[in-house]
Amino acid sequence: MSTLPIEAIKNRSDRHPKPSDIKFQYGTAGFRTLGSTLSSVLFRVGVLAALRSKRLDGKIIGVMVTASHNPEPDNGVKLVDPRGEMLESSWEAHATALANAPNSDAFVAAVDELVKTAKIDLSKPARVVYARDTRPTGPELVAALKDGLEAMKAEYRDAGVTTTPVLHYLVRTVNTKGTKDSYGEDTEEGYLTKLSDAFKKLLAGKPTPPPLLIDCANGVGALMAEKFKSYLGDAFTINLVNADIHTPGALNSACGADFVKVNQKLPPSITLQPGQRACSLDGDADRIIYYYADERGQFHMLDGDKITALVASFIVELVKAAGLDEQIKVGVIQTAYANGSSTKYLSARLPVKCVPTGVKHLHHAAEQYDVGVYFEANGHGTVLFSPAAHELISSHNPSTPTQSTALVNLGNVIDVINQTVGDALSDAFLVESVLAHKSYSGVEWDSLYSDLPNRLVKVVVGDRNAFETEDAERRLVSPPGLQAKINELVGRYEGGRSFVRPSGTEDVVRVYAEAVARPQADGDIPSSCLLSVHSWFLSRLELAFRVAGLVYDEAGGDPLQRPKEFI
Ligand code: G16
Repeated sequence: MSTLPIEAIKNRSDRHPKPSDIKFQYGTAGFRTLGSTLSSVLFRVGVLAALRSKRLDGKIIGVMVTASHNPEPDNGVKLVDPRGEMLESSWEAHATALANAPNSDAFVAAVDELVKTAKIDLSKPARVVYARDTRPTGPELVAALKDGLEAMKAEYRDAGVTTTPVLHYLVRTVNTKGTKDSYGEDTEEGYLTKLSDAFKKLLAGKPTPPPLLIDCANGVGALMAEKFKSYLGDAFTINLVNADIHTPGALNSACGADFVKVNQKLPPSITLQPGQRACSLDGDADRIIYYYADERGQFHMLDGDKITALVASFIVELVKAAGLDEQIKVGVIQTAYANGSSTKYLSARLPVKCVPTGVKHLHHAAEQYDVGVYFEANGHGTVLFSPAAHELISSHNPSTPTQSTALVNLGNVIDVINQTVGDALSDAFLVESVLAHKSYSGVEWDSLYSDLPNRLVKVVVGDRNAFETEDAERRLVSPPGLQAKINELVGRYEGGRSFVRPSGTEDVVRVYAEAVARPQADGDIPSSCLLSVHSWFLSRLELAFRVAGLVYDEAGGDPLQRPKEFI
């Protein structure tokens, strides 16, 4: 009977002391904070990943070291379960508990406790694959992770510097290798080949799409996009911008998907010609935001909601053309951030479900459909085909040439999609395939529906955990009284909708607001408004409305008609 290697864990743990003043939390996408403070967390995640693998009979577990869209000094780590999905939520609490043990003795005790409560058979093998993005703190954090893996005598594979979606792909392919569920070759080359082959097949016989400008956020997506170039050949041209992974401070700085989505404007480094289409990845290439310039050169954003509308409609059409619309039902998953217009457009056509922020929630909800299409408004998402849908598509006997073509296209759509997690480059290939099939430019795609004007702002608060939500984060239950004030404020605007939630990846609270109104000038809230947490917070909410152009500025009048408590 195997036992825990207590001495090895303790000795190595002493090299990675926990900072006494930080409380770590496994949040929306794992642990995320200043990279320089994360050594103890990475060591402990190494131990935890080994235990998770043992608990799952030696299946390979993934560990990704990244802080995605966060600023460069941040870093983070998340665990990937055997099918390439996010860590099972019940283990998030174990991760948080292990990360916060104050010292090595307490850590060993916590590990021992976990082994008992989770009934982990320590004689099982432990296998882990890990990767990191381009952040400067990455190498040091990976060294701490390896210390944890070695303390547990885990077998590990270093996938090097690569994107989050590639790591997810590797986990799934290793675990399904040689089985009937094989997901592909378990190498980066296997990934590049699988996606590019399917994409080229989808483009075959269609006019070659115009070259696509890709903003790589100066992150690891640049490396992968560069590799794709030779796999795509003449079938599709990608031109990379913000592909500088070496200049300190460049990562996610004034570029990338989050910049474009939040600011609703082009990165200053990009100029588009009228009619040109482009897209931005985030720092680890699991999110994508599209945009284009109209004939007057004006910028228009095509976010995750627009991707959902485009892709879901296309899949529904293919399923129907294949004669499978009775058997295969397509559903859509969104979060509270989905623009009200997108929800209206999609709900008229398909079942739509709203879940809390975080791909883990969307992913699980999408698994309930034969085909589940999910994209967060921020561009993070994918499409899941159930095993039954896979089976039907691959075994259905077409009775007409139209059905046959639709089935072939569905098979290629399945292969071009990285079903393990949101994957910016896979999503770009999917989008370009749909546009090519429908002969759409950005304008036609954009005209599926018109976004309600909206704004998303970050608010730094003393304790974001004081903000508790319900109803898929659409309502605050705490601090008491705040939701009533939000309701009162929102009620003043036609089609007004707003919600407030604590971020799971940054130490901030996010405020979203939308309404039916015309855009107009930005404005500031005077500092005299910042009287109390509530009024300060509501002033930011009002600012969100104002910046979104949801408040009319009548000449000479008080533009905000600010409630008394703000004055
Ligand atoms: C992560 C999650 C996303 C989430 C985003 C923002 O993205 O994977 O699902 O939408 O964080 O979350 P929050 O508003 O809680 O900070 P990424 O791309 O940063 O890994």
